Amino acid sequence: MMYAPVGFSEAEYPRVEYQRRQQFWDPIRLALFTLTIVAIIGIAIGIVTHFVVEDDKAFCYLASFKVTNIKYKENYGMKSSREFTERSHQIERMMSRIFRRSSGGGRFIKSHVIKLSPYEEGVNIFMVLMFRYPSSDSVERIRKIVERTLYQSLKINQFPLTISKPSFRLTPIDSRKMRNLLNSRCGIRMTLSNMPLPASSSTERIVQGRETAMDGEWPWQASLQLIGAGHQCGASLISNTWLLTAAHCFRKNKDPSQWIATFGTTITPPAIKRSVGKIIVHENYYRDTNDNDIALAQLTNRVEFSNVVQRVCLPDSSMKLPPKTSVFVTGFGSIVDDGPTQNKLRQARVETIGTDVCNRTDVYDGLITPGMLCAGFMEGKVDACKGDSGGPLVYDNRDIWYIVGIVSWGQSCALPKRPGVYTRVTKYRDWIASKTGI
Ligand code: 4AZ
Repeated sequence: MMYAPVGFSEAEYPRVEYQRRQQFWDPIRLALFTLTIVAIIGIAIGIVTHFVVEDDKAFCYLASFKVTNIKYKENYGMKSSREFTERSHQIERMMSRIFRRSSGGGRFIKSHVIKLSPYEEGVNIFMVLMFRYPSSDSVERIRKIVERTLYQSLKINQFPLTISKPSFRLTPIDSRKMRNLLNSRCGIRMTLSNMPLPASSSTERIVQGRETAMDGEWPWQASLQLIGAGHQCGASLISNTWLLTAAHCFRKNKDPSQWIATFGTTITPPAIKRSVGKIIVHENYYRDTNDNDIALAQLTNRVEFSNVVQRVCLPDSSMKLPPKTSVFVTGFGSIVDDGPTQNKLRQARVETIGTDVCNRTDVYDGLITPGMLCAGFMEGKVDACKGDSGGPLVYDNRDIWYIVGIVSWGQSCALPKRPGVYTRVTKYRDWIASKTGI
């Protein structure tokens, strides 16, 4: 019945159907339909591009160029010198300004000066530049973009350093070469994928703290172990063979053949294991006062630097940290007073405390000597503890890490008005050099 139209002839049917179809495909619907299809295709392409094409990787280049408006200084040849460090930072800041400002600014990762050498009236700079681009990009295309960005920036902006444009050379290097070049500098942290690790900002503690987030976060940390008795102390790698630690770690046993050192973020399994060939305890270490609590241990075989094993920088003897400077202490020590060693490395952010405050009668009442450095908090809570001894207290200066303290002593752990006491490394810079040549 419903299909039997009343009052229409057979011939009128097709027209009615035709009109209905015309209504369905009116221009608005057609436009909406087309838009929907385009959007779906767009999203699909976006997803595919994100996962397949936009897989970013680090592109590394060795850049060399001449700076004509500064004179070469003798100390530029010494990478630990203040002159080298300051000039390098200035150049790195300039590169950061050039590449961060440009349209592809988010693509710039990092720059590092490798070497400064003399040339006529100026200085030759060798540095690595790192960018993040889709892995499908070509090194040549990126090289051209980088060069163009630099030239444009030099034309428009005024920089304190004058780069001679014709001297600028950019050579693509693979990540292995880059690692080797970066290894010529201390105190640098890298992730496993060769990306630089950002500065830490966490406030966790070793006493009731957290494990370190990533492999390679504290690549200079070592565990000193007595064969048969396990972990005794922390230590810090300062070259391919030398570890810096505390003298009191060797109070019971100074026989190098009884000791081993391991590297990596866990004690078991370690990333690398080495035997110890030589132990040098400071001649004037006094166990009663903890004065000169510093020692060196030399590995029998060198360790090769990698993303998980790296040396920390030694500060110049002139380096001064004002009170309340943020520093980090790391170790496998206990998280409560008299607790067990931790298998996973832990970290804590603490703050330096002036010796005047630390020597107050209500704090350590004059026990802090010029060779010691206090760090922690007056309210307690965050601290190094037993088993962290010998380990590093480090300071981050523009992503380059310096060892400023060695975990030495303290009254218990994390108590109010009883901060951690560390060996003040700057005071022993010459002693370290006299024993190791570093
Ligand atoms: C220790 O016994 C020890 N709170 C190390 C560090 C501190 C206290 C004790 C600092 O090895």
